[in-house]
Amino acid sequence: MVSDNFIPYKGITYSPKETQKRSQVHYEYMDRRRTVREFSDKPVSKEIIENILMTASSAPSGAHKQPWTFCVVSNPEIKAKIRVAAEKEEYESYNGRMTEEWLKDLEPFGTDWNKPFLEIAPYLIIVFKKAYDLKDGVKSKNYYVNESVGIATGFLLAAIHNAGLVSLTHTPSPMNFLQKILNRPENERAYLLIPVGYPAENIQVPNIERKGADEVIAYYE
Ligand code: IYR
Repeated sequence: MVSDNFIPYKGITYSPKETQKRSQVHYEYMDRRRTVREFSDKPVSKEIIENILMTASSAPSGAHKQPWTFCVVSNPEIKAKIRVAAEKEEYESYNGRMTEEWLKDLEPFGTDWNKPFLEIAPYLIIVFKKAYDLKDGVKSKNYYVNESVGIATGFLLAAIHNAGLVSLTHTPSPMNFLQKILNRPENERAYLLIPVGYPAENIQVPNIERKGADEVIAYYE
């Protein structure tokens, strides 16, 4: 088919041996990614953040609508405002809104309502999903918004890891305070709050194990 809508595919194909090696090396690299809750205040250049975000924005999305906005907060006053509002919600969650079972499940991770990283990390990336598009007051549809934004966030976490930086997928709940503080338009809903930076020195992370292939994969041969 010859059409202006289509251009030649420029992907790279490797030999089976090289494919095996690359898949193995990438798995081992990604398997070293850990969620980190203690950040250094060491600066990170805006150019690095932009590269990471443009990687995220290269993710596939329903009808290629790219239904996301990444808000990048480095301003200390805005970070402080976000921390106050997040801790208010988290305090309520940890002291009554979360079930006993939930609190017990979180015990191994040592989390609580205190969120100092919201002021320490050099950047807070707040991922917004666009429930619908809004241009000059005109609404148009987006598709598979949760799936699309979830995939883009996965790309984002991988890009952060690849750059040697660390992140935390923070989910203050409810998150509508972010829409207000950041003055986002009515079609945008906060999806995840991701502090990004270097890890603090000599930190520890939870001693977790990941499920094995037999637990997460079902083959039909
Ligand atoms: N949003 C809270 C609680 C929390 C919930 C889950 I599920 C986690 O994996 C970790 C934390 C918080 O951010 O502390």
